[in-house]
Amino acid sequence: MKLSTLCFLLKDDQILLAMKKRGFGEGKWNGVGGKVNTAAGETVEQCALREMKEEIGVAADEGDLEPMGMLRFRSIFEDALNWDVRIFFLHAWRGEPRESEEVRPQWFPAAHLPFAEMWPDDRHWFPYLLAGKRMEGEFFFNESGDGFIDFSLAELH
Ligand code: 6U4
Repeated sequence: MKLSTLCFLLKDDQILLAMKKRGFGEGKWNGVGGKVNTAAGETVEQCALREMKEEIGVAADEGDLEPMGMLRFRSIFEDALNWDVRIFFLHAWRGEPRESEEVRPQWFPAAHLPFAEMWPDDRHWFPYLLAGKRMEGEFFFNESGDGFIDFSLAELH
């Protein structure tokens, strides 16, 4: 299973999303993140910080990452949709988020997220995240990939 990270910068009541300009998830707002380089022994925390630097030019320390849980995305129809994703908040960083070839970052009020331009699972798990609840979930995509046959989501204690 492809292991990846998603990291969300927080500033007051705003959250940073990044518009994916190319590749997987193109045209969607999402957190900053990408594949963990497990072959090179990279940890999920190292991946989160590396992607932060590569995609939006921001530096941070592992101690500023807050683990918020794990989501599993599954599809028997489209292999590219299969991911295990570790979610993080980032509370402090150095530098200002800037656009790169891969993404265009933008701050959004947490109460007004652009769910119509996000992955269909996001509207289900964001309420947990925004309430500060660590979560674990599993989503089974339908054939068209725009919704789910089934999903489960629970707070991690
Ligand atoms: P390359 O192009 O090899 O550099 P990389 O940037 O490492 O890729 P990428 O961007 O393809 O990886 O990683 C996929 C990203 O999409 C991860 O951050 C996890 C995220 N993701 C995958 N399925 C998702 C889903 N259903 N909902 C969601 N994020 C998802 O919100």
